Amino acid sequence: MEAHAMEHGHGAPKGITRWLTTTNHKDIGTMYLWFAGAMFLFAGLMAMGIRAELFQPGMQIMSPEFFNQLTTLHGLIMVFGAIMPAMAGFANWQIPLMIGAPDMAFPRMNNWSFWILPAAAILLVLSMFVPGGAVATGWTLYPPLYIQGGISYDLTIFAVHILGASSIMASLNIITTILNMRAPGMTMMKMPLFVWTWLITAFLLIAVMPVLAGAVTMLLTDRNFGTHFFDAAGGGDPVLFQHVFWFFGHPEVYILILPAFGLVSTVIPTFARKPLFGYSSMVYATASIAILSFLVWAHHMFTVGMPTAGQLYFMYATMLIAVPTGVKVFNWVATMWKGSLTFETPMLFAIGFVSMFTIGGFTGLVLAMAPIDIQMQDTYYVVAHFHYVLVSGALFAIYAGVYYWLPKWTGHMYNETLGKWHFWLSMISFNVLFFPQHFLGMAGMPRRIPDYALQFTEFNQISSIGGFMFGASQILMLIVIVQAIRGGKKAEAKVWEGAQGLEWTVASPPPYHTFETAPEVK
Ligand code: CU1
Repeated sequence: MEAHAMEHGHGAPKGITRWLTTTNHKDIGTMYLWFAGAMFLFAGLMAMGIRAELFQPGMQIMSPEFFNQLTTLHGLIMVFGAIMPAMAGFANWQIPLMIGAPDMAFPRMNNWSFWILPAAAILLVLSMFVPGGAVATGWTLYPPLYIQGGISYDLTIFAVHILGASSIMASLNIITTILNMRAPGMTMMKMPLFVWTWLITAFLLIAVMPVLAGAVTMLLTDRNFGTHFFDAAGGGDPVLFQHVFWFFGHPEVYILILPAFGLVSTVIPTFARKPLFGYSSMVYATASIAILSFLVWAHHMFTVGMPTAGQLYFMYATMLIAVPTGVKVFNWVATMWKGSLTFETPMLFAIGFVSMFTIGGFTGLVLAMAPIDIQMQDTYYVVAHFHYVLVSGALFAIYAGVYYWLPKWTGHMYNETLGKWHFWLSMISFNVLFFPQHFLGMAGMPRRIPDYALQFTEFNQISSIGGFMFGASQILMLIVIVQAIRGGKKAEAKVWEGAQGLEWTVASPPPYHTFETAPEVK
């Protein structure tokens, strides 16, 4: 009855005010997901620009400077604007429901964590339109390029600070919610794996976001206040930046992928109609990956001139990560083994994740070997590797999660036929786009260069065609979402026969005008 009155919102804020002032975890989750979708589209268009320029050798449609600006913003926005906010959207929507909490621990801070994100996005977009254009270093912002760069460097540095503040606040909220607000009986080792992966991710974020903030603050003071941290002419060392950056950057990779592991671990048991195989080993593997992620950063720096002992250490430490990751892949396959499998769209994306992420993992193992990495450094092999991890890894897991919970979020079933088309077109075009880049890298094509030698033409053309197909296929996702919001077959409270999470059988207090499909109160 009380919930009913709230739903119809007498005196509830309306329109934009409602979204600006909301403290409801579902509203904030929805805003994170829409923001991530918009940023994905924006950074995706930049990728289309990059692939268009690389369709042929020679310069086609843009200046070399603009090409490098596109690679920078594509990377920064995909990492901080698309994948991370999408994962935060899932965290907000699902964690309270999965652990039986009424909302997040700090609802007002939750609102603030989201609403500073558009400010950061505006600063990044603005950086394209100031004299000199956006930062042209790539998302890693390596010195010494920053010294002659324009005001866009300062805008980018401030954007990174805001993004970091948002992530830290969201992480504090997630950790406090999980540790303090679980329903009676929901012990730590009974929590859904998605909750575990986000708990560990939140600790990673709190540990490394200040490190990134330190790195970019040193860039800022070098540029504006006469310090020489990274300026060799003043006694500094540009390699110092690489150390600090990758001490953040490698754990950041796991910040992007651990929640994806959690999503896949939610979807696979549902469609295999079996509990997750090896639950506790999944928890320990996730924690091990997180700890190891702090000990491997210099595998990004094998060519800076480090001693052999250092190369050996970072090589073996990196290869060690394959052990807990292998445990995870084994457990996903074992969950499917002899299960009663069906292949709805969320399951297709989850299986796509397991198979393609494993390829990305293996090429990671290849790159971990210092003698090979020294050959492959800054080639397209690296680009292929991390796109297997981040696109067919993190993005496919996000799609699995979106299709999985879309009926719960909107109250309507989505169009399964379109969903399956979206999966198969994405899966095929993704491989057409990125598989040839392994060959380009092995043949020596450098990354972040807008022109290339003639012998790289064919593989680049195949890659670009795959890229345009992949880009076009993502329009299907938007159509499916809009259709599900506008109507369609009404979703049951428990959409999937094999669904196991608490989120299908409990409800948190609804936001005004909630769409959530929640069980009836009898
Ligand atoms: Cu790394």
